Amino acid sequence: MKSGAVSYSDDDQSEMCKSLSLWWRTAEEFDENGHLNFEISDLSKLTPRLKLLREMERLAFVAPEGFDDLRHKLITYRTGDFWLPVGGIKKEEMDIPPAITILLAGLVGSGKSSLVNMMYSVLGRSGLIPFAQTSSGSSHYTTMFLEEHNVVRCVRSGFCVFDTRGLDCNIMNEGLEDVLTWMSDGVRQNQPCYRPGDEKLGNFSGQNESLSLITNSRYVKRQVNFAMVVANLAEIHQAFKSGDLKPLDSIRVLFQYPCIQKSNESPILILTHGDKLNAEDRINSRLKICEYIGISETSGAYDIACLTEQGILPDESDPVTAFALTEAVYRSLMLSDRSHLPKRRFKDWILLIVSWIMCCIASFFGFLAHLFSKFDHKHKLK
Ligand SMILES: Nc1nc2c(ncn2[C@@H]2O[C@H](COP(=O)(O)OP(=O)(O)O)[C@@H](O)[C@H]2O)c(=O)[nH]1
Ligand SMILES: [Mg+2]
Repeated sequence: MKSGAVSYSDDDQSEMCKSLSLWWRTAEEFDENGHLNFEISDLSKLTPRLKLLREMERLAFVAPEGFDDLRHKLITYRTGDFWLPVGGIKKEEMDIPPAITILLAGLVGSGKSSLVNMMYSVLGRSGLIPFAQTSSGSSHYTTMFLEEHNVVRCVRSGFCVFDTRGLDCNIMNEGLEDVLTWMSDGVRQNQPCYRPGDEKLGNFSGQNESLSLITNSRYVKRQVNFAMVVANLAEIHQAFKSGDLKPLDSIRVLFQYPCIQKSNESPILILTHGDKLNAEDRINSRLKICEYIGISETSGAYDIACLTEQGILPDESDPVTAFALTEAVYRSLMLSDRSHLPKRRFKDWILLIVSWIMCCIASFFGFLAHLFSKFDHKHKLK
């Protein structure tokens, strides 16, 4: 498929290959021709740093040829496409939702809304795009309502992305409560994300709240299938440098929050703002944060710098970043499709109801036994 905002002809591709922003190749492990100086036979010397450099090389190698193909897979994706049959259960017997829901979570200003815009630019078709509002420039805009985005802009899209309100590392508990609600009760377009003290904020008013409560009930409620945690790599670098571990601990708490791990799958960590760092700091900060939260430095995280401002299509988008973003979404859908459960059949419902009734009866008799034993005890004392 060669249509859309980012599609390359053969000539374009070779031209872009030359201008790939292969920033990591300035590392000392590379020679002047851009080759990684490492003997592949010597696997014992494969340090996390070398693994990461090899991963970046993999992305650069696959991106020019593989991007259009992967993007096409996402555009034509229907829920359950990546489901694999196990245990002799047919696909029709699985409880597969009409659309996979990917939730973006992270601290305020980490780049969640910018990531949505990047998805529109990279995955959406050409034309006017309903970009998400970011806090760019002088605006201190905060996403106060959940926003559902159909980033591939297909009528029958098989997935959607939810932009959420960011968490504040000084008052994490309130943000975590929100995350718990989103993950367990589901999410809906325009759902308000108010927290105590919001009245003081300029972009909040009680009028907005009541208006949103009326309108958001019209939208479909969706259960979250997968989460991406978005984090600012420049801030992470600064935190490690200064020794102020608060933002790092907040990211770790959010990432390891049990409810955000759907079907025992960890979220994917998306690292933004990497463009603000030099190559060494960018590599080292990624290695450190991955170690800090206990995930693989290669498959657990993606470095996606969101340079796209709202409304502008990236004519010369960096193909490696575009591919990394596409792969992150692809991986989210694959993991979501592998965690569907079989539908509850009539027999299962009957068994469930019978077991509930049995539990109630058992509790009732337990209560009676407790009551009479107390009664009996009092009599004996007399
Ligand atoms: N340089 C750079 N700026 C970014 C990147 N991602 C986001 N930003 C900027 O960071 C600010 C906050 O981004 P926003 O998407 O509103 O964060 P949110 O609060 O998580 O939704 C905005 O000014 C963005 O333009 C990035 O990867 N690189
Ligand atoms: Mg936002």
